[in-house]
Amino acid sequence: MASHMQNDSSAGFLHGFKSFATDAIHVGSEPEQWSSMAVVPPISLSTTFKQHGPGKHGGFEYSRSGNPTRNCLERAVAALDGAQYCLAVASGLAATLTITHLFKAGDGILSMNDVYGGTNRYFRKIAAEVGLDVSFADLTKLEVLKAALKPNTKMVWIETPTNPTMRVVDIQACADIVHEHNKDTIVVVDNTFMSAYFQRPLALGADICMYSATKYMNGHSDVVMGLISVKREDLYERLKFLQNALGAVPSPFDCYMCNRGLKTLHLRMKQHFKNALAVAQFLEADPRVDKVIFPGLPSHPQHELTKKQCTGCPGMITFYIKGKLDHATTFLSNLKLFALAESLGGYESLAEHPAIMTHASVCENERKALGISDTLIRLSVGLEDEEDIIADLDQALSAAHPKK
Ligand code: P1T
Repeated sequence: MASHMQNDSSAGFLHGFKSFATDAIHVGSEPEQWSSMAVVPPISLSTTFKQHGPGKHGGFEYSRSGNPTRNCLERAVAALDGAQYCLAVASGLAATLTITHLFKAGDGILSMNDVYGGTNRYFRKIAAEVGLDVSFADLTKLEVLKAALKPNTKMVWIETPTNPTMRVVDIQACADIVHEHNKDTIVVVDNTFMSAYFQRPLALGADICMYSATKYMNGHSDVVMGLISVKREDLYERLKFLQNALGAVPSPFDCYMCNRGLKTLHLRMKQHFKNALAVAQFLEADPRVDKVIFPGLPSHPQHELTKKQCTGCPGMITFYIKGKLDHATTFLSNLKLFALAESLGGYESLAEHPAIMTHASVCENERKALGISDTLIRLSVGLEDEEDIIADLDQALSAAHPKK
């Protein structure tokens, strides 16, 4: 058990963002915006809004272009990201699609090589097919980034920490290099793993911060959604046009749910960090485990960078179980408290096998090069009691490695 170990999880990390909890609870939810003075924002299901005269409306016309419940959520997220604006869309991949529509055939997209399997699939099988010049590189190495930038590079896509191998990219250093190369090249950070509570990409020089809000931002595994935050008005106007013109918008009910989830983001993330650190320490000390990858551990190669650019770490842990594929599948099949399932970032603990599940769409050679092997297991450590989480991992490890 890890209780005897040092567990002051936030020690040495970037200071928390000022008034984060207050903003999460109040921004966008002001009762004065409603004639009813409702303290909790109502769910506006109406698809259309009455106009005083043709073209004379009260801020809303048609629910795809703007919706009061969506507006509450977007204002809250903008505050939490230190942004001026936020746009909510129907999924994380809808956010990726909407952002990529800023560009046209022939434009270059440079993406981090280790990204969520669906992002990899979208860039390779859809964006590249319609003529975007897509390339991938290890953006943890700044000299690799410099060499990979081309005259036509219009967007650099950073995911940090990466899914699933938890590589950490230096956002500020990358943004400086990209903007020196071309000030108009857009740096996007997929902030899904860290959430707004642990990382603020826009303050580190990124132009766009996006999320699969399906994960920590909503935090209850009951909404699929994407979020896009920006500071620049011109970028906001173009993305707002695309939000409406492409039409990948979330439902008012989902916006209500995600906004509700945000109210406890700060509490949830602190506990995810605490539980994950205890689990990472347990796994690191266990002889049935080959290697643990958790940016909150001093053994992570970019632990110092993580402390510099983040206020803490989420519940995401990747580890290599000793043995072969059989050991990994036996371990996963024997978990009781952890659900064997895709996705992450909810209050409940989840475990999965990236090579077979979330990253099956990444080609085998690429998976091999990235370290997404048969023995790699990804955990999303939830908010259950630390002892119960560790006991479950312990018994599943014993099932995979029975005492002779
Ligand atoms: O599932 P969706 O809301 O469309 O989000 C896609 C996405 C984007 N970015 C990151 C870093 C992600 O992890 C995801 C979705 N990921 C999973 C479903 C998963 O289990 O990894």
